[in-house]
Amino acid sequence: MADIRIAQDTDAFVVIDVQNDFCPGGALEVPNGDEVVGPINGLTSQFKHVLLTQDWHPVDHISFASMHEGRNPFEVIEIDYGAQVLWPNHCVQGTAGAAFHADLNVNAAELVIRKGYRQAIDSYSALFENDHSTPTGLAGYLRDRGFKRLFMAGLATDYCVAYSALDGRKEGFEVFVIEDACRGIDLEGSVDAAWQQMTEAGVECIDCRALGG
Ligand code: VGL
Ligand code: ZN
Repeated sequence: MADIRIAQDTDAFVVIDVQNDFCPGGALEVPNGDEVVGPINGLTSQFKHVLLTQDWHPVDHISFASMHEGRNPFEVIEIDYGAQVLWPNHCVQGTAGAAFHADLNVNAAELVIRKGYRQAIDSYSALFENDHSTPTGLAGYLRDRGFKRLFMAGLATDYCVAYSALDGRKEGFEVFVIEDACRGIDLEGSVDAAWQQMTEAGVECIDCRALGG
């Protein structure tokens, strides 16, 4: 039973980082990350407007633990823009790991926005880089297109999905995160923490069923 009716002109489905490196066998695998592909493809056929994001790092990206002498993946360091988790090398521009999951329906997408391409700054959010002030241009695009509500799903719940959802609220959009079409990395309770922050910011947690999927 659907309790949310999709508004075909003013709703956008934003699919976050469904890339090989975030799926089982990938460099930064999200547990069961590939399980989002089926639900997301189902949702893609319900929305008129679909956007994809793609984590897209240079080979020497600042978020890679390998760039920091003596540091290991999943440690946190301070960078001029704040705390930064160090990650295994992942989603390097042009590599197979950075490609979308082979079964993801990418043909319906009207926009693919890449992020994290600047060497010295990470970008979890699809709207602002990790300094929370450098825009990716997506907020302007969404406004220009007349979108009012953003429906988000993908990887990872506690990083790129949560940061994008929070920035969507900050920019004045209604934001829905489709929980069963997301999977998290979950470092020290980060999925619960992300949901708490999202809920406080007015992000709505829904499941595919709410959209009739
Ligand atoms: C992501 C960590 C590093 C994500 C991207 O897509 O959630 N997480 N880069
Ligand atoms: Zn990344």
